[in-house]
Amino acid sequence: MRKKQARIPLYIIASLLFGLKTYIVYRFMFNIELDNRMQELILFINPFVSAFLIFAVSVWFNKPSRQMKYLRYTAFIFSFIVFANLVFYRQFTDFITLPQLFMGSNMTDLGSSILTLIKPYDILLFTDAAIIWYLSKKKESTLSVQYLKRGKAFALSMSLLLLAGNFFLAEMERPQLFTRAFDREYLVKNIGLFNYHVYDLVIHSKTESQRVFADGNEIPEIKDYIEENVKVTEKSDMFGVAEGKNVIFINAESVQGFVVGKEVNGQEITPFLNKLVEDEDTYYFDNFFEQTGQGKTSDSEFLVENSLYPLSRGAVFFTHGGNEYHALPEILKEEDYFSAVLHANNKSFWNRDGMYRSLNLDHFYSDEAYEITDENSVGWGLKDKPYFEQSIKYLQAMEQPFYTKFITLTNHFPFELDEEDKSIEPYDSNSNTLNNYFPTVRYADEAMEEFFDHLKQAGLYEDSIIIIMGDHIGISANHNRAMSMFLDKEEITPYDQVQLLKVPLFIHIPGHGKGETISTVSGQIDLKPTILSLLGIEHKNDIYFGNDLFAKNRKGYIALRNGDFVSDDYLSTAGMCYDVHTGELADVEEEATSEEEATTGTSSPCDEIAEKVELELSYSDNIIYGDLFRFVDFAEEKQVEK
Ligand code: GP9
Ligand code: MN
Repeated sequence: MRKKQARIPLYIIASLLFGLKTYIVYRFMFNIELDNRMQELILFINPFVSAFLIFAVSVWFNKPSRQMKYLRYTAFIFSFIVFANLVFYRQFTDFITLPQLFMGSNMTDLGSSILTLIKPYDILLFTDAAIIWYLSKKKESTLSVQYLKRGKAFALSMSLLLLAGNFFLAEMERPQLFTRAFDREYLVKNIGLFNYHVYDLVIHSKTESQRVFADGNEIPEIKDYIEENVKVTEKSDMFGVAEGKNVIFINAESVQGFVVGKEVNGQEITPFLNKLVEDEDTYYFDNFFEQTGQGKTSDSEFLVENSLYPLSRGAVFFTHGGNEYHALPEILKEEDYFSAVLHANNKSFWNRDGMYRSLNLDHFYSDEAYEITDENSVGWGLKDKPYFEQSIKYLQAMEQPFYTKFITLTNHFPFELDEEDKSIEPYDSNSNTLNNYFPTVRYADEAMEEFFDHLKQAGLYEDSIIIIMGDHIGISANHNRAMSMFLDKEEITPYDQVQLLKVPLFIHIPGHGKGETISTVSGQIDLKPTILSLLGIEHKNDIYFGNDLFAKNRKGYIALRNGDFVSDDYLSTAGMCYDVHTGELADVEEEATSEEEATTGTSSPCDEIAEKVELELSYSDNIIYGDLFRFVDFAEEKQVEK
């Protein structure tokens, strides 16, 4: 009889070897940014968790030879996945996604240069697979185990436990990782390459199936709705005032409306923006709402470029970055505009690179276009002042007219700022977030002022219009106590919470002289039609949900992504209908007029708009989920129109 010895099953050995290899690749071959110890820890753990998940499956094969075969082949296949991602990464600084693999032109680009991307030492990536292969052949008898129920249960529960532990840590490090932070680097960093691929596969099949079943027959209904309920019937007086001018759009990170005109510790928070409010060349919209969902900055970009709503779950930039759109860059290209986004962050963040291709953007100046050092960075990266300064050379070299978007970064949660950049002192409350918000807003304000000066010096100012928009709120409801103290209110009610979604919007037209403050209810959905109208571009058959901000007969309400809305008269949130001017609950109409109301006995003055809001949001969702614009030939329709 053979001596009974303690045997380590091959799947455990394989998990350790493969886990270690993957960790080395993550750490030293991909350029993954690690900001703190926790991230280091997660990055170290997740390769082993994934490896265990993969190899522990072998316990379900009863025959030792099958077990061994499974381990051999999976070790090679998964090593190949790591290798393929590495080669792809060397070219694109990004991880492979399924849409890219199947239909992107990325892969064809890669095709020609693939040999230059493979290094001789890449063969080492298969070391573990080779060892596993060897052991599985030579040591089958010692390393294979006849698993009893207990062994199987152990492997399965261990797999699930490790996975749950990994996800828990990841969620702690990056809350709402799966729904909010759709950056591929974040996903890989937190849950590993393989779980990321599974996630990508799930998202991809879900969106693909919705796309597959769509046939575009809903388009006429949507168009009718828009004709009747959305589009303004008359051109505004501002139509064409900026014809042929450059458009410089500043997406001001987390700048919220409540700071404009306010002071902290006796100091103005936004002296430059305050000056703009009074400026005769500037229109200031003080009743302008952000309408973003979980996609935050990217959602605000989506709203501006398309005048469609972002999605209620996830970031549309990520989930539907490959759709057909009919966005500003595409329309402006027909008018010989050159379009670019300048943003000093990783190009795959929010899948910007993917979405920008779909929007037909001509060029994206991402972090690679900037000189970023420890000295000129804080928090999320390059500080706004050097960012604007370094951007000017690109603007100067750009073909005119251009449509450019600048996205600032310094005023991003958690609002870090170097001492030397602090012009005002933090606030003093129980919320450090709110306290530190003011100095970073002030920094952004100064950076924008400097940018205006750069534009003047570069001779670009006169021929441009400059739009500044806050992308979304910076201070969430978690800081309501501190916020109510700052606003000198007893509490922040649901009504106030919606009012806090206001972000500033400035439209600055050098030499115009007729600027004023406009207080009609408006939102990010309105920018596309507004910009087109200012530039004197008409596109009667375009499909969108906003209105020209300067038009007289606007639709009169702004839908928020969660179905809440603000109208000229009412504000609807959390199932309540308020008088928008007083903040008091609006009177419930006693007399029931419809069947449904007859059963509940009441109807609210908000009902009529609420219905429209719901319909509008669902039309917009259907356009995105079904990728319906692939059934519309906007160019042809424009021809017919002429
Ligand atoms: C990142 C920047 C911030 O590039 O746009 O994104 P956010 O977290 O505000 O959506
Ligand atoms: Mn943002």
